[in-house]
Amino acid sequence: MKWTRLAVALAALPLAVMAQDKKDVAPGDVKYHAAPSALTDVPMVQSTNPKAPPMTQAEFDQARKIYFERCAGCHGVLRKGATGKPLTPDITLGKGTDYLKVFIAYGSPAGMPNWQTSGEMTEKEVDIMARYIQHEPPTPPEFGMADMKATWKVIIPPKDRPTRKLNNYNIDNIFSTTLRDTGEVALIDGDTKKIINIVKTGYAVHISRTSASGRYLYVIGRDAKINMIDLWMEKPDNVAEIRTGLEARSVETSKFKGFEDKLAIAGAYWPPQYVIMKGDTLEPLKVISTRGNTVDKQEYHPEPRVASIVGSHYKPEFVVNVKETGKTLMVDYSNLDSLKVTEIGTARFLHDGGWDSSKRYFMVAANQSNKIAVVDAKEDKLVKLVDVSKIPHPGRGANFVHPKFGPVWSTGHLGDEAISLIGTDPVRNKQFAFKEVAQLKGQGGGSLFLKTHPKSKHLYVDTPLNPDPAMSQSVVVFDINSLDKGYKVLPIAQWAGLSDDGAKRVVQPEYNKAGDEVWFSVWSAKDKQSAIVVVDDKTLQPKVVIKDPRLITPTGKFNVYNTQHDIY
Ligand code: DHE
Repeated sequence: MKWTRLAVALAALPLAVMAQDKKDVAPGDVKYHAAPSALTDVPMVQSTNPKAPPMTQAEFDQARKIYFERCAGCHGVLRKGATGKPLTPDITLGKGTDYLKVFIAYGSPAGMPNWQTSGEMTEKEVDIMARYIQHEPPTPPEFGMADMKATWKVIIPPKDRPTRKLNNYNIDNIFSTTLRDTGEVALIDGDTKKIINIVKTGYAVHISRTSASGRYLYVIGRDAKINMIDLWMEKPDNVAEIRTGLEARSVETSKFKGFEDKLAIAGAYWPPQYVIMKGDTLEPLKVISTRGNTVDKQEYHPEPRVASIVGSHYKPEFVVNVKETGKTLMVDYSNLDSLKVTEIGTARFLHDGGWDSSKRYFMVAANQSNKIAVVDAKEDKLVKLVDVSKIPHPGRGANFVHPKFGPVWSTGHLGDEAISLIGTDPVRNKQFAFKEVAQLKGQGGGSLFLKTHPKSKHLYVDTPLNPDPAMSQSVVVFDINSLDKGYKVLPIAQWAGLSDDGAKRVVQPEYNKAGDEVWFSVWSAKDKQSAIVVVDDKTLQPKVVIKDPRLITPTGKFNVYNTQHDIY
């Protein structure tokens, strides 16, 4: 694997700088976290540090913009550190401007990009950034109940909504497709492959989830805007919206018996909090902060971001994963007036995850800790921290029955080509349960998502963040019954038949309801053509290529039935 940019930085790096960082981050991971923050243009409280090198107001404003566009994803809003190191003045002032300039310009072997030598920042910008990080970090505002209520709109009240399905779509097989850079989702009919509607959503829209009944779709943008779409309408569209913070990534609904379609929950990156809402209107009911102490050193962290959230099938609970403190919160929603939260210490840097096939165990990646935490949703306890390879990134993971180890859940990795299989059956396959029982060798690092389906014998693994275009533009597929035979490469981007220029990263396999087709996004830049390639799961050949000028930057796709029933 060649990490070219990193190699250039390494060659140019003074030894003193190289020696001081220990944590490894793959360049693909850095790029992934370095997406522009939704906080870039939010007004913030700023106090300057008299001991820090002086800056003009214009330099300050420019540095703040660069910081939130390029640095906040890794170093945190308050610069307390996340994937990247902490950059608070108590640390940076001691290092001084010259040292910091070298670091920013040349990067580090631990994964800090070489911003100047790569041409992404000028010498002047590097100088401004080196001075900026010696001042106090500006603090974005809080976002409480009154702010939420001010953004809350019920576009069509429940009493005015259809009382039965008014369209002929097979709504179980609709794919809600993220159009990342236009702030929209495309609702695509999985049967006809035609676009039903393009629905306006939040900024840099991220994921979709469904209500327990499958009638409603909930879509969250990076600006923490949630859109609620009613699939029973003649032309499915927004019926309610709200902002639950200033920056967010996750949304989910109540799935437990008796609470179907009753509640929704959104987790925010900023402010660090989660919000429980009414399922039919998005009326905010309860806001809970996640600020607190880390699981390991028990140190206070001011901005523990909310990563993945799932609705439990065992209890009226949401499973809320808090990244920087490394806690999985079992939030009992049966009585919001006396909310009970069971706090399970898992591991720091929790990110994405999914259920095992029995839906009792939640498997969540603590990505920078190189671990999968297994949480028992029946007993509300940590079962095991399983060591895996470098920077696990499962999406929701993939469950299948291994010929030797019985039921397993699997994850790919950002940091290398390993695909880890973890046994999940403590009853009939006790000796394999919650251990990494095998590692498959994929085509390379930079993997984000993998998928299978109970009706399929295939396991598909993407590698969109691999620096080699041959890998980022293709996926591999394994035959679950002959895993030792290795994989077959599917040239998805080539099948899309797009023009030659552009990234064309192939991302996120998603099955249709029947489990006989797999959809892949071919993710190009905003001004370039993208596509969705539908592969026939039996023949492993392209079946349909969906191209449409409205399909701009498609990434995640969420099949209604599979999302509703947590099938993956
Ligand atoms: Fe995601 C899931 C956070 C960048 C596509 N992403 C998630 C989840 C989190 C998360 C916490 C789990 C949600 C859940 O299950 O409740 N994602 C982040 C980031 O913080 C990060 C690294 C950087 C950022 O600034 O946002 C990030 N994510 C991306 C992308 O660049 C991707 C590839 C393209 C895009 O659309 O933005 C991307 N993330 C996805 C997708 C899922 C996801 C498709 C859901 C996968 C699934 O199968 O459920």
